[in-house]
Amino acid sequence: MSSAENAAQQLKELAADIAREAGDPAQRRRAAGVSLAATKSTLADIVTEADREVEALIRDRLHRERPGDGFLGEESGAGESATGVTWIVDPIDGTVNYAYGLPVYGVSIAAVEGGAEVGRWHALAAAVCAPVLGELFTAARGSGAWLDSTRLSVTSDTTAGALLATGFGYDPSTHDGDLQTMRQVMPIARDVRRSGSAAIDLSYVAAGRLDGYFERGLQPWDFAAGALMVEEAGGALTLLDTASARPMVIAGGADVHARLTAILDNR
Ligand code: LIP
Repeated sequence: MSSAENAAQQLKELAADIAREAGDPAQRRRAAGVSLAATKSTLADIVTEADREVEALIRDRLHRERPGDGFLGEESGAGESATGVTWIVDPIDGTVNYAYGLPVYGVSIAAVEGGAEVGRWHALAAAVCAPVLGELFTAARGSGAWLDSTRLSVTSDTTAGALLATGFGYDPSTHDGDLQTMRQVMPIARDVRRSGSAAIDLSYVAAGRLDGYFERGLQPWDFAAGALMVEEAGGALTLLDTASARPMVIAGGADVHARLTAILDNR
């Protein structure tokens, strides 16, 4: 193992340990949460408090273990890096699932170099913990992607069509465009899944549970970890329209990635 791969492996082990630890308070707060009859503010507070509590735990741990590293989190914003490494964190990806008590949500932690600007970073290590599902996905640059101790690989045979996943933004004005995108890709699909968590979807592409994924409008913390998972599982991930407010993420094995890009890349 090269020194770079060894360093990435150490970052992965830290990310995995923190993601696993952070899954506990996420589950505890959800179990103590209010029913769906609660008013929006209460529902929002529970999610907000849980997001903030989990992100604070992650940020504190990272500051203690690697004090000079940068940080970009969904809830607490950015902190500059003095070491060249920045952590990109979504404390609870799959927010709406979490609020409704659906099990598909994950703690997503990525370590990158080159800053945290979309399309500019080089991911080094990743961990996505799905606490309710009891699964921890990890990846280190040059050392593969893993589900617990099982090495992951993307799919290659989509003779029956590709099982794709996607998502929609919170802004209803974007839904017509997203549905148009869905219509464009359906000819290559056998079916489409919409789990509600990009981090979990991309981890599933790496695991071969999905053949491909596309979504417009993700934030860096939604996909930074999952993107490395896909690449280290032998897949490909492309960002389109990175200068726009809603870049498009495309991921999959080589064939599905190429077909999705041919359909969606209008450059
Ligand atoms: C979510 C993404 C998901 C997308 C949702 C939302 P959040 O992130 O993971 O893929 O479809 O609209 O953006 O808000 O749960 O962190």
